[in-house]
Amino acid sequence: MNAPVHLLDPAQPRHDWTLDQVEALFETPFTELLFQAAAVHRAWFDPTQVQMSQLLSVKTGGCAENCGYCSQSASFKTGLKASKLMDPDVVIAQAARAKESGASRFCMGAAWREMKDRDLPALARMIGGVKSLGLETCATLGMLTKDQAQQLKDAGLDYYNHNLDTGPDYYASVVTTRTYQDRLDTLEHVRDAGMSTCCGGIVGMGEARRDRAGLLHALSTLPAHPDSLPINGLVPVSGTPLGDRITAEGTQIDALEFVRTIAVARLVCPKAMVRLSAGREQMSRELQALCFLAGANSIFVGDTLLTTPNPEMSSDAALFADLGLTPMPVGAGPAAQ
Ligand code: SAM
Ligand code: DTB
Ligand code: SF4
Repeated sequence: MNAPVHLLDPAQPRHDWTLDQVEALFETPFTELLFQAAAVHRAWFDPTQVQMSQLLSVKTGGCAENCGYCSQSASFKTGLKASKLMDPDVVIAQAARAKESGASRFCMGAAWREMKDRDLPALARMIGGVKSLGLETCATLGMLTKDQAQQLKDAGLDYYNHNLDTGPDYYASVVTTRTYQDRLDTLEHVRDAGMSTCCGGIVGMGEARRDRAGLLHALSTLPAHPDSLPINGLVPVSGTPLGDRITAEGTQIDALEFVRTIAVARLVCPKAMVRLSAGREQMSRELQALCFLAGANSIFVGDTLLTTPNPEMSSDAALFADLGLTPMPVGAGPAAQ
């Protein structure tokens, strides 16, 4: 009998990873892990290209969920001012500026537990307007029904972001107003509507390595791997349960463990755009360079994420120049093999 294809070629995507195997990847000697991840990265992508997405919070604060990391939950006093859904024309104007600054994808985020049908007309105008600028469109609006996913697809939405955030065993320590299965259900609706998925998580929330492995195991065993896989470093927000705990304890996650998480994400989802997401503001240039070596090939650009700071465009431009990195063109993806 022939050997399974993945034993011959570690760059081939697999959906049969076990949790123990994913955890074993984390335990690989650091330089060996990076070497393997860098090789898999090169099998599918030009390693000098980095996809650039820009975020905009189109509806801020007042959210009914209690995600322990989030500045926007109505359950915590973070001092954030809640606002209504933005005017589509204002959003489209901001997207045009993002395109001028080099972003290829524009991601609209709303602090909602779930999308409401009454907001569909405004959302459809926003999405259509952003798409007509020649940008890839992405939205993150909370839970979706099957019909809503289809309506967003019909409006021109390319990507839907919906994170699993952490491993299944740690999930209830972070949020209690929804379940892991709720997240998986929305992801299924997004896939069924034919949209690309953007799904990843956060590290540095006090989880164990086994939980980080659990997150990447969950992602790598989905019926389809995420097209984009954001790895966020927790941005501690004062007033949130996690922000206050982290601030009191000092450090969040060891930098090398963060790089390991990026490398394992690259290995278990070889064709995904692995995004070095939130947390870059707190990272050194050297740490970011290691993340790119470990297989990260996407970032958020612009000086604000949703509600928290991100590096200035000018410092990212200097970093790209020093590392010899260039923006990935709109629509580029993994190579056909
Ligand atoms: N309400 C929608 C939802 O939760 O899916 C969309 C917006 S929500 C802010 C998008 C993602 O941002 C979360 O799933 C989480 O992974 C990430 N995020 C939120 N606050 C963060 C923080 N303080 N640090 C790092 N990542 C964060
Ligand atoms: C993702 O994984 N990270 C982005 C995006 N998807 C929506 C959001 C990061 C938010 C960081 C905290 C804030 O700015 O509020
Ligand atoms: Fe709401 Fe999303 Fe923040 Fe959770 S992460 S509180 S769902 S905005």
